[in-house]
Amino acid sequence: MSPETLSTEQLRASAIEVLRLNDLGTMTTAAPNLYPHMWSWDAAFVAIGLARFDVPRAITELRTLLAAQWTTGMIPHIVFTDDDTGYFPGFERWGTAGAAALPAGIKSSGICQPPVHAIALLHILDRARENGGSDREAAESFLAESFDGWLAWHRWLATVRDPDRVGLVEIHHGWESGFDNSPRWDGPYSRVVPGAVEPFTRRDTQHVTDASERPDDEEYTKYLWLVQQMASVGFEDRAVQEVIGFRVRDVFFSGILAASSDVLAGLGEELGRHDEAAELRQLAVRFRDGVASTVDPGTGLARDYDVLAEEWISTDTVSGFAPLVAGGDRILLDRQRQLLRGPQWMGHPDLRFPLPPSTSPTSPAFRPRTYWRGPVWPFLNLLFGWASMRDGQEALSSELRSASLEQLSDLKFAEYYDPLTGRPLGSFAQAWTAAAALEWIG
Ligand code: 9YW
Repeated sequence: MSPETLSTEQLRASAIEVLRLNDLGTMTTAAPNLYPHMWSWDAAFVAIGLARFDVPRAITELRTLLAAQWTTGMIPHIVFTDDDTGYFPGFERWGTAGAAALPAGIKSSGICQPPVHAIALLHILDRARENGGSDREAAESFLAESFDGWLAWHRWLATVRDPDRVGLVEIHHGWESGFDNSPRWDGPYSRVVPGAVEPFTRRDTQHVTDASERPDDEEYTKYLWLVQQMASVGFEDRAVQEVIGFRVRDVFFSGILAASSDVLAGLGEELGRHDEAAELRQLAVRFRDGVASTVDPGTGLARDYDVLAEEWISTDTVSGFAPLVAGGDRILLDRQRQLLRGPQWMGHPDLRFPLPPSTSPTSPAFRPRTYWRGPVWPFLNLLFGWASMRDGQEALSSELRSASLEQLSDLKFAEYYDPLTGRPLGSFAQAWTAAAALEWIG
């Protein structure tokens, strides 16, 4: 349907239908067939979308995720449902059953994803306060009930994953970044030499029309090897850092931690938790500064750092705009916004919609249909939109909004889109894409 004939109400109704389709009652699957479990950062975006029409259900989403928090404070990247047929690697293959920090009765992976959760919690509170009554009561009591859980999560990231206090979060798997096979990780993965990996059959390639839209088998073997390395030491934090063949300071993850820590600090102040709020403000400053320190003066983009190879990772990927998420220095942010709107990114003349692709079309690494190597990911645009509003940049937010709504008016709610043709790719009826549509509609 063309955007001219599609009404906002139709888009909203279809997006709600997608969230209902993925709803298992207390958790939402990331996608109906491809991802039949709950993913951590997907759940946060899903909660933002749910809060637009059902505040109690949005609260339940975050509550379910938080119930899977490890005793260390880590929030795992997948909470598994009992469906062990649809997705690989499942709970058994992860080998987390023996991990000392896994809570009883929970089936989860043993790694994490970016901490967007406090931002989602703020959205829930905002909607609940607009609605008033029982929504407001439920959201405020959830804030009081869950604050210590989120605090423990941020503390774990700031200590275990930033042992040298450089203001950058260290990740141990490309999956932790959420940008699985981005060119960002080509260098670090080229140095991962897999030992004997148990035989495996992938499921993801069975759910898409074209396997070239997904990571290849060689990449997958390395992904599984890293999981085996972690399992070999029972997913114990310190031991993992010793044995793992992938240690990278992820600048985008760090930008999200900075932004989220500020939000959580504000929520802590509301609760009268002033010491914790001050601690979180300091974390926000540390990670904001850490992110800013990575910016390449030549390209203007923020960079990741490969700890094992001791080198910066310079790629033209959207993660280079981490400072826009983190917030901070006005001159840096102005320059980044100019870059984002310029011909390498949103202003590239060949784009179907003026939205940032995951890799710049001017980069030799750009592949318009392959997952994190080029396609546009709608949930990311929502994050940039939120950060723009936070920083008083209504114009950028409204540019992202109108292009996003046009893109999503195909009603496919695809996982990712070809930036050149606008073609929907990966899974359709993807939950966080539907959530993004609902939040953009407002
Ligand atoms: C995987 C669920 C997840 C996202 C990730 C994205 C993809 C696939 O799908 O990962 O096998 O984990 O890269 O960011 O959370 O939507």
